[in-house]
Amino acid sequence: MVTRLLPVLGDQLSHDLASLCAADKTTDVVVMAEVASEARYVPHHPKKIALIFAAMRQFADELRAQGWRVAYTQLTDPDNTHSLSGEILRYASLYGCDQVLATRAGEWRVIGEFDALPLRVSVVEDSRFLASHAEFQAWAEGRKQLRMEYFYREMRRKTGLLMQPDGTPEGGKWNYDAENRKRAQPDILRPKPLRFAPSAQTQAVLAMVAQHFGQNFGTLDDFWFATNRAEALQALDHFATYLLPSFGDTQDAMLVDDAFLNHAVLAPYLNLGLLGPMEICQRVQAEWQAGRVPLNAAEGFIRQVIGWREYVRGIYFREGPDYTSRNALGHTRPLPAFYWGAPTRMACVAAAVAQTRQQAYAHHIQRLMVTGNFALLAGVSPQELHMWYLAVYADAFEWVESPNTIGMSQFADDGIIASKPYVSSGAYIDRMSDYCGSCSYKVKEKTGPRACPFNLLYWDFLMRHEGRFAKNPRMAQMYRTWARMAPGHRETVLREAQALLARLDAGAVV
Ligand code: DLZ
Ligand code: SF4
Repeated sequence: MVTRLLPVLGDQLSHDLASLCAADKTTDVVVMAEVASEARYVPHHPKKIALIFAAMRQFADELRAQGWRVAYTQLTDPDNTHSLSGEILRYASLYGCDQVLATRAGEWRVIGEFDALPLRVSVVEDSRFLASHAEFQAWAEGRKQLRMEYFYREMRRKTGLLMQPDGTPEGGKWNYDAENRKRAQPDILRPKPLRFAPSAQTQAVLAMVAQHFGQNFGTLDDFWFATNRAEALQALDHFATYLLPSFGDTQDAMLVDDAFLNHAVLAPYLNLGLLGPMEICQRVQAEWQAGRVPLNAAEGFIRQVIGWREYVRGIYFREGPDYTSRNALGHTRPLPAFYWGAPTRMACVAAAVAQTRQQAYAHHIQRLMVTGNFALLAGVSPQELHMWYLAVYADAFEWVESPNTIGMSQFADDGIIASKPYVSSGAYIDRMSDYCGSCSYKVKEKTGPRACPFNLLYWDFLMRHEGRFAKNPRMAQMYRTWARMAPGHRETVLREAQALLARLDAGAVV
C-alpha cells in the first residue's frame, strides 16, 4: 500500500527536507526524476546537468539505504514522460495513489506545475532557509527601501553569528567590506577548491550527459565537483582550513590564470541542498573564534550566506512570477555571441567566458563587473542575460540567479535591489584584475580605435539614461564629470560608442 508520493527535486537533496521529515518511510514513496523539461528549459552547462543528476542519483541511493522506497526515473528510461508533473502522474497511476506531499519548489514555474496537478497535493514550506517567506514579508512591510544591509543585521541578530552577548556585532562593525577590495597577485602556491574524482556512477552520468547535452555551451572535461553530502562537507572543511584566511582580501580580485582565488565554490552544494547555510556559517565562525582567520574574511563570507542569499530569495518570492520579465531601462539588444564563446577582443570578457565554459563557475565580481557590466552598458535585454546566467553557472537556480541579474546587475527591477546601476568604465576592471595588460584595447585610452569599450559605453549608458539617473545622489558626481569635459571630446565619445554598438549589432568581432 502506498499512501503518498513525495517528489524530491534536483535542488532538494537534503536529508532534513521538510517533506521527508513529515513523511512515513513505511507507506510513502519518494519520486525523483531526470526530465527534459527541467534539463532543457534553458541550455544548461553540461557540468551543471551532470552535477545535478549525479547528486540526485547518490541522494536516491542514500535514501534507499535509510529504508525509503524511491521511484527514480533516469533521463533515458523508455517510460520517461519528461516532465515533473508527468512523472508524478505516471507513478500515481502505477501505485494507485492520488496524494502528494511536496516541499515548496524554489521556482514559480515549478510551483505552477505542482499547483496544476490533478491530485491531492499538500505542500510544506522549504525550511532550509533562515528567513521564511512570512518573516521576509514582515521585515519588508512598510519599508520604503529594501536594503540588504538592514536585513542582514536582522539575520545576524536572529542567528547570533558574530554577535557579542550585548547584542552588538563582533569587532564593533556590522560590515567589513571596505577591507575586502584588494588586488591579488598570481600565486601558484595558492590553495584551490577541493576536487573529487568522479565515481563509477558519476562517470556514467557524464557519458550520458555528453551524449544528450554535448552541444550545449560548456565542457564536461575535468569534472571535479562534490556530488554527495560527505564530499561537500570535505569541501567545506578544506575551504575553512586553507582558503578562508585570505577569502576577504581577494574577494573582489580577478586573475586570468586563477579562476577561484580564495572563493569557496560551495554555492553549488548549498543550492542543491547538500550543505545547509547554518552549518557552513558556524564552521566559518569557529575558525574566526579560534583565531585562525581574520574578522573581515569570516564576516564577508557569512554576509553572503545569511545576508545576500536569503535577501535575494525573499525578493524573488515577494516580487512574484513577473519579476524575471522586468525591463525598467527598456534594454533590447540581443545577447552578443561572445557570451556563448564567439571571439571577442576584450580580454576581461574573454577570460570570464572561457572560465565559465570550463568550470560552470565565475565569481561574483566577474559576473557583476565584467559580463553583467558589459551587458548593462551595451543595453542588452535583461531577459536574454538572465537566461544566460541561469544556464551557464552550476549554482544558478532562478530564485537566486534572477534577483542577482534582473535586480542587482541590470537594474531592470527599477532599483528594488540596487540603489544605483552597477556600471563602471575599464578603470575598475583594471584596478581589480590583471586582465587589461594582455588586452588588445587600452584601458587608459578614452577614445580612438584602441579605446577600451567599457570606457566608451560607460558614458553612452549615462547619457542614454540621463533623465533617470542624473538626479540620483550616488550618480550626480559622474554627470558633473561629464559636464566638465570639452564638448568636442564628449561628441567623439558618444559617436565612437555608437559605432562600437553598430559593429556589435553587425556581428563584427568587438
Ligand atoms: C536544474 C535542474 C535540472 C537541470 N534537471 C532537473 C531534473 O531533471 N529533475 C529535477 O527534479 N530537477 C532538476 N533541476 C532542478 C529544478 O529545475 C529545480 O528544482 C527548480 O528549478 C526549482 O528550483
Ligand atoms: Fe576589459 Fe577594457 Fe581592460 Fe580590455 S582594456 S581587459 S576591455 S577593461
